[in-house]
Amino acid sequence: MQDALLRLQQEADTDLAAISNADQLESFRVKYFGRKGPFTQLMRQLGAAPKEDRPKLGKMANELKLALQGRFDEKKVDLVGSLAAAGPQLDLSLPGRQVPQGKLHPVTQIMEEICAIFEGLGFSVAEGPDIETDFYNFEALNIPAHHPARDMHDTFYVDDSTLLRTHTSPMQARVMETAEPPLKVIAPGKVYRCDSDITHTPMFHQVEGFLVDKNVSFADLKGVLRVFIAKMFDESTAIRFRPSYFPFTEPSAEVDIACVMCGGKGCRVCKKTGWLEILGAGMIDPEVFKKVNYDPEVYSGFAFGLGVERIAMLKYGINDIRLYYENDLRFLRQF
Ligand code: FA5
Repeated sequence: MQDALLRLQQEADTDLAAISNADQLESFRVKYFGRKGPFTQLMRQLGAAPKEDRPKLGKMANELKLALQGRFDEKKVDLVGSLAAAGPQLDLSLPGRQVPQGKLHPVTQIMEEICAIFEGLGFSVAEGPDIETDFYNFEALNIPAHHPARDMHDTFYVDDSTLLRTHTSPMQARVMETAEPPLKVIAPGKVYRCDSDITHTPMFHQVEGFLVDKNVSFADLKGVLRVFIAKMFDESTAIRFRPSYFPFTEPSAEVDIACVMCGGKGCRVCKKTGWLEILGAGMIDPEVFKKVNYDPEVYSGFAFGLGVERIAMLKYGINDIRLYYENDLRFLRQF
């Protein structure tokens, strides 16, 4: 048995010296230290050895196994080190992982552009709640209950007196009741209406603007809007003021811009009219001033509310407003 142990040691040392990769290392481990390995066999044969030799042989086998285990561990450390030194196990031809870059939504970009133009004209920015009371959305704007103008708004009601604001005009009353004229304010934000087709979405954005002072006239309104449209599009962009009706302005107008899809010839987007409506405007009605305790004999003012998605459609030549909200990255990445 002693001879068998010595032979085993020699054989194991030769095998260990020949190891040059991780697979061979693993095969060695299984061969010598596995459950069916030579040490297990030798221990079983120990029972057949003369009784007085057994402790010596057992000790020898154990020492041999431990020493071999030590040399195996050293070999393992050397091999891992030399594999690492031979260079990283990386495939440098693999393409790198791209970190996707986020961008502002096109409607947000246009919204910021609109606000920057008005801020450049001296307007300050005010923000208010999306969930609004019936009072600010309607009553304060001279639209009492049962007024037919309420039908124009396709309102989402939360309960009898609370709703999702249908326009940004409630900000007129909210700001005016807390500040004294002169005022020059824009109020950007989301608004909601039960409405959906190629030029309407149930949630869209408006920017409200209003200016209150002494001796403000309709000419001031036209001047401000013309400057805005020239800056947003270009000097040559055709616009028209069309008489209209809003209960909170008198006189009132809707402002159209020449359809950029068809150059004003008439198409599906402009419903064959050659024009696209982008905003509503007018001189603030004295009834609105009375609700916020402004003296209509002293002060006058104008207000306008523009549709941000409509402007984004014109600016980017998009013919269906719903594309903005389908979250198709192929569409959004273009901006
Ligand atoms: C109003 O909302 C008034 N509050 C505007 C106003 C403010 C008038 C101040 C006078 C003084 P109107 O419902 O027309 O008006 O909407 C204004 C603009 O929002 C429209 O010109 C249009 O560009 C846009 N708009 C209206 N409905 C939708 C919709 N469902 N989807 C997208 N844009 C819309």
